[in-house]
Amino acid sequence: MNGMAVNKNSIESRRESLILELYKVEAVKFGNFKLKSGIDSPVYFDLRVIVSYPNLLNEVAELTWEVAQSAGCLYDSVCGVPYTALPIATCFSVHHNIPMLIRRKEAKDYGTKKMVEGHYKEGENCLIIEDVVTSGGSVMETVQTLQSISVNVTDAVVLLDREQGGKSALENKGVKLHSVCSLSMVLEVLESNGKLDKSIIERTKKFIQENRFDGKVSDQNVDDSKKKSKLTVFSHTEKMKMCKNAVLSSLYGIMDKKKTNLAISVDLTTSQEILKLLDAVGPYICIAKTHVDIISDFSQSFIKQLTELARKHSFLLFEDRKFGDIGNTVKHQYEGGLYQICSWADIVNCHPVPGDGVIQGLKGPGLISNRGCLIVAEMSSSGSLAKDEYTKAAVSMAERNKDFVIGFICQSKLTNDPDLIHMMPGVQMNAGGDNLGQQYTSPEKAIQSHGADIIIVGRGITKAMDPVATAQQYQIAGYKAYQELF
Ligand code: S5P
Repeated sequence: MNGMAVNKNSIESRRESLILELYKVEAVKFGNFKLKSGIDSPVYFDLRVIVSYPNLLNEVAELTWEVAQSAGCLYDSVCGVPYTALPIATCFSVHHNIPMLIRRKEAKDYGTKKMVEGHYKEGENCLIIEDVVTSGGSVMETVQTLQSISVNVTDAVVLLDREQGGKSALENKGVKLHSVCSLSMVLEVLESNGKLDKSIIERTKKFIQENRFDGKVSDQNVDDSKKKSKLTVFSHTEKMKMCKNAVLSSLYGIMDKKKTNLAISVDLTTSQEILKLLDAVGPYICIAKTHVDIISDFSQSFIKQLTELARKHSFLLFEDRKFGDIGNTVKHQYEGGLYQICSWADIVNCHPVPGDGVIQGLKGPGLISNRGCLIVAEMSSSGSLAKDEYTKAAVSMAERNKDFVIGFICQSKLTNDPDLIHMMPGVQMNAGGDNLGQQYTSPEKAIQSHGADIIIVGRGITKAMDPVATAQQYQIAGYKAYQELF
């Protein structure tokens, strides 16, 4: 365990230089910023930039260490909250020869076993390092992951406390928060050095007071997204405002207005059956998902009627084509042939297997027609190979192509990015599966435990005794599960 006295005065003057340096490299900015939560803030911290200034990064790590020492923290290891605090924790660890643990940030379905990298002993004490604390939610997530492997956390050191309630919230959970600087300190230093005028200072102070988190911190148990922080669960209306993609924004608008997160997978094989069912279930759905290549009497007249129904009931059309070839081939498959998918489907999907080329091929015609694409990042079928590194690569592919990619077909929450939606197939009220590998989860679990934004239901509705009443039941169950997240 570590513990040593440090000179307080030297910390204070170094703190002041640090604040000025952070301001200089624009790690601290003042103006009008839209936060992840959708709130407009007069101040913004982007501490990711410090990796471009090694001396600054080093000083941040050293001050973090000294704050931990002067607070008398006792610890056997150190763990940075991913991702911004990872380099800080690494410098801290290397310079002071303190073992480091890395908390992975993957989807919960990967299981807690693999959530922490590095060697540890049960019962050891780990010091958490974070860049910015607002409500304390992110620190608590890391604390809970460590606790789940029997590693204790009593203290956390943050570079910057926004003073919005995180400190007391964490204290209520048994974690003492120590900070290198606070937002008031930042304001004071910048004001006394003539960097900010009084009106910005006053506006920032007012903002902080009005946006406190009341000392509550979410219980971010990885297996129970019902208890998720309000910082990470956004409503459809909030997402509609936050997302930049027009298809996604109109989808969230429909979900909000019709109070539904139900996509019907209308896997029937004749035009008339499909049109008749969609006309009846139209009020309950936000998306109609098709496989047009299974329709025995496909025609352009069917597409005309389908698009009319979509307009009449206000739902989007999703052709579940799962493109999976090189860019040039998928471009032709998307635009041309019998189905001319791009001319009518608001949304299509693709497998990430070919690499970015598949997106590039679809994107050309897709963007001209204002379409969106989902990447199949995970599958509902048993023995699916779409997992682990494959899924991670699919998420990166989506992040690189957000002008066209609007989210995932998946089985777990893969990101908090409001520009990427999670649609989950393999949903039925009756758990189990079919005899061809399909596996089902209930609407409640899909939304509350797997993090789905949209549930995709096929035979649960189409094969029901009364498909229309059943569609309504799925709509109600899905929407109720969504409302319970708040
Ligand atoms: O992983 C997946 C991905 C998809 S798009 N698992 C799936 O089942 N799907 C599709 O969702 C599948 O092709 C089918 O159209 C629908 C599920 O149908 P259900 O009858 O099993 O609900």
